[in-house]
Amino acid sequence: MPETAFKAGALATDLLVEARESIETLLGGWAEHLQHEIGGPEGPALAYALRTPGKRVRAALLLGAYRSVGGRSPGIAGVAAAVETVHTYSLVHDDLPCMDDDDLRRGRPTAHRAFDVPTATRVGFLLVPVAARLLAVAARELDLPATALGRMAAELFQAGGIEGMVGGQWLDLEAEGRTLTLPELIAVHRGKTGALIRAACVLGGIAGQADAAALKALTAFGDDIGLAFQIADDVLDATGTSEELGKPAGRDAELAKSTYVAVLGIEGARAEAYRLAQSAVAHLHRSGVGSDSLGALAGYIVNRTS
Ligand code: GRG
Repeated sequence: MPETAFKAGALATDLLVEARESIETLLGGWAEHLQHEIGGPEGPALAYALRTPGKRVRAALLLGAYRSVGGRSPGIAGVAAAVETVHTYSLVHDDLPCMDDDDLRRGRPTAHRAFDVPTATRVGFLLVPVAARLLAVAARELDLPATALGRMAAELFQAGGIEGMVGGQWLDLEAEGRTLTLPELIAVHRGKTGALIRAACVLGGIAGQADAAALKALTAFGDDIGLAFQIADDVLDATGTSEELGKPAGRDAELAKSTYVAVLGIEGARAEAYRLAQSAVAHLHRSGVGSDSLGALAGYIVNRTS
């Protein structure tokens, strides 16, 4: 499907730039503060992890979802930063020698290469309560009722746990060297990557006080676009360069991982990612959640080169 089918381009770029700027300013401030609060070797290592520049796709999706239901406060950046911090913890741990054993992330040495394995391991764990604090502070800033904070926390940490990211990663590690069926692969991808992306969309909706129908549409959008994101990641791992990706390319083949590319081939995997992106946008249209920005981000997610 051509990129233009999603009104991609400027709208997605604008939201990604805004997300990147607001998240990095906010997390930079927290990094400065936490570095001193924590001290020891973990302080600078935690600041290093918080300051690594990511694409901030989850933050952009969250901002898009928030605005699609009428949210307007700049305080939403704190909620997006909480999601990005859970994501950062997962990257720090994913890169460890006991997991994917990578040296490069976001174009910089991985946390355990810049520091050491015990420090990076502790930093990963330390980032989880930082995410909880960010969320609580943001909910206060947004003047949200306690029930909204409770729902956001439940959604975020359930997505980060055994029913989502941890569970998916677990299955992924167990499956190394084994060929997964497509349903098994979908469970891995929806868990390790999709769950947090879906949570970003849902948290945006909750923070914007979406009604039940809009929240259902954002959840379905997040489900489809989360899976599409990981399929696009599989394609990029097979087709991109390490310079483009900011991490070593071709690791899935080296680690004998089951991926969409292994199961469907590059073109088959691309087609499935596009199909899911279209389906994601259709959920929004059907429920009357108008968001050109979310549509544009869906296009970006399946057409990206990094
Ligand atoms: C204890 C089994 C166990 C797990 C711990 C480590 C972990 C939890 C989960 C790993 C989840 C993970 C890293 C999934 C891959 C997600 C993914 C596609 C990451 C890349 O996301 P991008 O491209 O990265 O958005 P940037 O750098 O742009 O933020």
